[in-house]
Amino acid sequence: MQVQKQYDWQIIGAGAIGCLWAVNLIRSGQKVQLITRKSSLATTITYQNLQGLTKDYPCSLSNHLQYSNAPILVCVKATQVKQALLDQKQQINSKQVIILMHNGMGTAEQVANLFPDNPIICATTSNACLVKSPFNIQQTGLGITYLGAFNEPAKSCDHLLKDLDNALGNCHWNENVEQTLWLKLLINIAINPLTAIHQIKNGELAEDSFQAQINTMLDEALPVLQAIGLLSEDASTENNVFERSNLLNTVNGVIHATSENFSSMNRDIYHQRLTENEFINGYLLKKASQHNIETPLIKKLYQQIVALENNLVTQLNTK
Ligand code: KPL
Repeated sequence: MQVQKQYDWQIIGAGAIGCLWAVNLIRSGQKVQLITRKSSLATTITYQNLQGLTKDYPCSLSNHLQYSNAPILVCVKATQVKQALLDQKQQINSKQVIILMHNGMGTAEQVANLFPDNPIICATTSNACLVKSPFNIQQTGLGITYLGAFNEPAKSCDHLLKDLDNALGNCHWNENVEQTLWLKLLINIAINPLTAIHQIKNGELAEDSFQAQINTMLDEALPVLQAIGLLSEDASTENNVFERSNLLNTVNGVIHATSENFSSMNRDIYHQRLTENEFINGYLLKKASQHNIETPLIKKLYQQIVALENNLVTQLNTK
């Protein structure tokens, strides 16, 4: 009988964030298996830390999950989450925790339909990392990670935080993760499409013409948040994250802190890849239409990104 090796963590997706967690969980003593469709003979991940030190970390790679109880950390893009988990459906047991960590919203609902009994956790991280080449990453910024339960079974899973916190630090369990995800969504709505359409760095959004559009987008988005019940009665108070001027400050804080960066959507358009538009602007548009709220600028930018993606498909089909 073949004895299967037990892993503490299984991570789907060998991009920047998947590799970053894999390496740091391994460094902190966890057994990790990285699940990827990339065909590779690699058995190590090369990691350059924030101090500039580079080291190789042995890591088990596979293209399928093992049937086990190890939590599954899903680090692929929102557009790939459903298919990535469908591909592994036979190997996932109904008690296994699924953690979703990506930009955008809407995947947790898809995953809950596929895996109705599994605990599902939504997570967001601002740790920054870039891929120099496959399985070769450089951490470029230290960030905060929030995790929280999407469904009832996940409410008792906060113990998982310990391993993640030991690995990368600054990890928090969030009783109201929906609010944190929406805040991140609004930041992405404000930054990503404009930087992708105009092919500019985040910092250029500090210019007046872009600031005017960002203000309009926030004005359009806030009634949607109000309609879905995210704006509490103290929405106008100083420490409410969705208070209008706090929100604008947060968006401009990110623009400033990442001024030299290209947003992920900017890079996707540049490299002619499918973007997360459907899970960023598209998600807000779905919620807006459920409540009959007009969001013309957010819709226009959504459509412009769709047009850019369609051009890409046409180009590929005519090659
Ligand atoms: O999440 C981002 C992204 O690039 O997708 C930030 C940097 C917050 C906005 O661009």
